[in-house]
Amino acid sequence: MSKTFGAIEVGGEQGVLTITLNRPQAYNAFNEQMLVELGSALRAAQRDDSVRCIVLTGAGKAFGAGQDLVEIKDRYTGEPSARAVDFGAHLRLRYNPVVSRLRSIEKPVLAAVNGVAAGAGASFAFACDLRLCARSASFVMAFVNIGLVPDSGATLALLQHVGYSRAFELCVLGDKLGADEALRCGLANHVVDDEQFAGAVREMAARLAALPTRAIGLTKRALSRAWLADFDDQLEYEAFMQQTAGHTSDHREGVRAFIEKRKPHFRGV
Ligand code: T3D
Repeated sequence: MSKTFGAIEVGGEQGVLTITLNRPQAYNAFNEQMLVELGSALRAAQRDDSVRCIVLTGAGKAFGAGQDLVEIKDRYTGEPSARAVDFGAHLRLRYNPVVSRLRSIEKPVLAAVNGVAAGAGASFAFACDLRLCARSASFVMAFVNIGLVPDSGATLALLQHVGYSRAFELCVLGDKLGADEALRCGLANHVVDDEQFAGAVREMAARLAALPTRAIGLTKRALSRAWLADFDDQLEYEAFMQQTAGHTSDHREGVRAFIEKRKPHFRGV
């Protein structure tokens, strides 16, 4: 049975809790409501022993497009300028707690990447334990296109999944990485044809839910301790970097260009 909230849909069946980012008209971009609801859904899932696997996916064509840029456009039109906005505080309040919970929840979390995952949408997919992708899915480190720094744990996750050179290239060129290429470089666990995607997600989720959940949770804890000892530090550092990048003219130009559907003209400041 599934329940629709304002910006997400949550459905549970046989130990699998599916959380669907549900703003398809905006490519499931994160607004405040979605981030709050996602945080609550994950908290509830953590407490609920009947939940033994969590699936995170998107409604419609996209997995998620990161921060909703249309919703925050008032930051960039007229005065006061973007200087009034505390990007670091926004990440600490809304994004980092969700990413930390995805990482720390002692249940397997499967990202069912049904379409494009961009900006923090990609970061959230990286924070899940496994990524099962539809062949038409893709990842875009879109931050650079609006003059920002990758956040929500992407700097650490990407580095560890694909190594420095690849991570640097993805982060600074902002090119789309297709699902097959993501599989080749270790970012995706599995890629299946779009027609088989829903079935493959159900199958993998059921398999994960049937595992000894406590042992899986403890395994995740042990792997995370070795892999992500500095994760919270990195989240904090990203927030600090974003606070700086968010105050550049290039960021302002990047968001304006996105909204006006034109190429940005960055000046390097
Ligand atoms: O404090 C803070 O806020 C800091 C936090 C930052 C976290 C971040 O996530 S920053 C990064 C924000 N995200 C982006 O910059 C991604 C922007 N979107 C894109 O680059 C592209 O849309 C995609 C690569 C995701 C998809 O490209 P494409 O060509 O397949 O689709 P499209 O035509 O660009 O988008 C389809 C629709 O979704 C379109 O709406 P329309 O014209 O059909 O009504 C587009 O406006 C909308 N959409 C896509 N991304 C966003 C969005 N609407 C609002 N916000 C978005 N991020």
